[in-house]
Amino acid sequence: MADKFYLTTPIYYVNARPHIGTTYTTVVADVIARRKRALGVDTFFLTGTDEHGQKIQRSAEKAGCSPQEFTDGVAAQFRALWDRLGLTYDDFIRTTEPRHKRGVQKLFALLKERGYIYKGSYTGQYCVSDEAFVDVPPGAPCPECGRITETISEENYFFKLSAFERTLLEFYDAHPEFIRPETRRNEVISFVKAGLKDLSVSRTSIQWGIPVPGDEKHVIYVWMDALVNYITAIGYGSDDPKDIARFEKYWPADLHIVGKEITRFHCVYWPAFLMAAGLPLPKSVVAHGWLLFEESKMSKSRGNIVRAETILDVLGADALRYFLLREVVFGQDGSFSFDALVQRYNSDLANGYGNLVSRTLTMIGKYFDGVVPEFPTTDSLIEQNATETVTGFGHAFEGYAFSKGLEVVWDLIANVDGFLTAHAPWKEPEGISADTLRQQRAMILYTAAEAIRIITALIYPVIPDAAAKVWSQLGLGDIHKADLKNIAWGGLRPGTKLGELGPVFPRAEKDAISRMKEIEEKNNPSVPAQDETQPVPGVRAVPLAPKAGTIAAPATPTTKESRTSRLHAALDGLAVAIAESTNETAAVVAVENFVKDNLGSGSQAAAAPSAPAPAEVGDKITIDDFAKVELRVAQIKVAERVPKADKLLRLEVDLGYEQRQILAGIAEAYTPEQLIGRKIVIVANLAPRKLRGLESNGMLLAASLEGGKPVLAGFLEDVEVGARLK
Ligand code: ME8
Repeated sequence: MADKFYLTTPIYYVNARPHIGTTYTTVVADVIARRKRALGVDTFFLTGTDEHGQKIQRSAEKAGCSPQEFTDGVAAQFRALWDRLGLTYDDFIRTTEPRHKRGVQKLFALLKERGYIYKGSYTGQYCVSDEAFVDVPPGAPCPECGRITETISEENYFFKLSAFERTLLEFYDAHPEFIRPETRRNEVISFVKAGLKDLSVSRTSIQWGIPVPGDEKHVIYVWMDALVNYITAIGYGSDDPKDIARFEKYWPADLHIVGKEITRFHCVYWPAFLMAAGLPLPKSVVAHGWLLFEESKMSKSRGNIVRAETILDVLGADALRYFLLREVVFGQDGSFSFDALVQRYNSDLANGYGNLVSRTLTMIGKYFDGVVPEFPTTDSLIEQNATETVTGFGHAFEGYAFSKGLEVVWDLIANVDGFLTAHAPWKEPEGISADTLRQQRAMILYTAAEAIRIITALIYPVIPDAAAKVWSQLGLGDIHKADLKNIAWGGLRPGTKLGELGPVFPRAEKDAISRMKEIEEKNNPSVPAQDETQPVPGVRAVPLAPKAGTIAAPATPTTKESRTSRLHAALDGLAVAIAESTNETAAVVAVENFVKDNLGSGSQAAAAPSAPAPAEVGDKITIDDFAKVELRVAQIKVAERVPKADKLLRLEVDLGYEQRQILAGIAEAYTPEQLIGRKIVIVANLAPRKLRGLESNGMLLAASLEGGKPVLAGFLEDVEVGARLK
């Protein structure tokens, strides 16, 4: 086993407070870090905040404070939440810290010295939301997020990304484990194969960033600045021998955990920067899916966030941690709902693990005065099951299959529970001697308690607070100090005096769901907090335009039915514009524009009856409105029926640059066989939705005939897959 493990989360933008989407990545990292440490691996877990760039500069301006004041406030909120969640990060890096600035400047100077950074002039389209240059004509929307791009004409420094095309492809080929899962790896490879252009890595039109060494009117491109955090945090750029030693010990990183939308930055730009600097490359980048809420990606810009604090207040940190790891299949998108959370809590934690612990330890208290009994033998099936669980759980976790790993443990919990019920140690069968009864009870209760010890050691990284309680109830002391490497069967010593017993997971109160919803509503009132207006400690908040979700909220009592439906129609258009945003805040400006264009500015205007009505179905739209919808040619590669859904087909379509899944209600018009190979038109930038538990990424176009079956849109001439319809 490797003697060190360095893992990182993305550093989060500070233009809004954390939510359970950002919490998800950080909790997963914490679980991995805790498990590695439990296995005796020297682990370094890094997280932090990304504090420079145009977006943050604008957010601070809107909040009426300096960027530094603004970022200080939000970074403190992130840390406070991570601390409340008990996350065991070893360092929290902020890109505004001197240690980071020093390292970024050092790397920039090195790349320049090595001939990989040169000065050139550039005119191009910049997407502020994504903080990225994009290859579109002036005035066109960003292909990633649909936001209108800004024309930037500047003298810039460029990084010779084009020089790394072949080297990167060779690297991916030689290191299949570098990008996981496979779908992300394929996307990255296609992106690089399509050709890499040199990357502009400085800006002169903004000030909020790290100055280019020796040419201070330029600031370093925010993504170059941000990615370098992974090395500056562990000492890169410092002359202090302790920092140098730490860097040498931990670099290269073993694992960068990221959300799927930022894979390109981590798998193309970052390795290219490192190659140019002559530094080793990280061992792996693992991209997870999105946490969806109300069917779309939970994000501050969409206004559909749930705050972790709400769940902590009502059910505690372990409930949230367990839910995120168990309910979401790592790598895929997963939905969050309060109902599902409470259901998992009650069935798996309260009735499952908590109940098993309580009944077993209470009986040891009753029949053996709270002392683990001497046992003549243990149940061989449970013993075997426990041993297999240790292996199964280990394999699952090594492969990031957290949900599977927990499922295996909960199978064991169910088996032990069934074993107790079947043997009913509380019964006193007639004709059995007191000695035999005691022996039988000892066997049953020792078996159950030993299984609980093993279960607890395994799930400690996921639910550390509960595991610590159970460990101490088992009389084993402080789990945080325990050696959890060796948990072979039989480790629980007879004679161990149990600790003080008490409930581990009391059943959730009946009103838990409504309480959480109420707290959320109170904190995200009908005007959900706009990113930039989040109350940041020490920062003056200014009123801003309301968010889209607010305006259309049917619950607003003063809102008339007709007006609500009109707004809904307009919001659907907006949803398309912000759909598939690859960046947390990618849609903020879209929302602002929507408010400006359709409703005037300010929340009063939004509610005022005199506000211009947003486009109704049948109204004319502008070319810019149309340009927001990304229509593309796709080819159907896989088509199959969805079980128990008469109308639905599951399609896998090829867009040239990526393959994706779409669910379409055309099963009554087409058989799967008729569709394979067919070229169709899809809306490529539609927010993902879940239908029958399956994610649909886009929508195909078909003529909808009254009383008839849908007819797919297609072409008479042959067209290239991926071509855009304009
Ligand atoms: O992209 N579901 O920061 P960011 C799952 N600063 N994960 C989510 C999520 C959701 N709904 N929402 C956010 C940036 N995340 C850059 C990163 S790294 C050098 C720079 C998580 O604040 C997920 O990990 O937009 C995603 O990649 C990250 O937050 C984006 O955070």
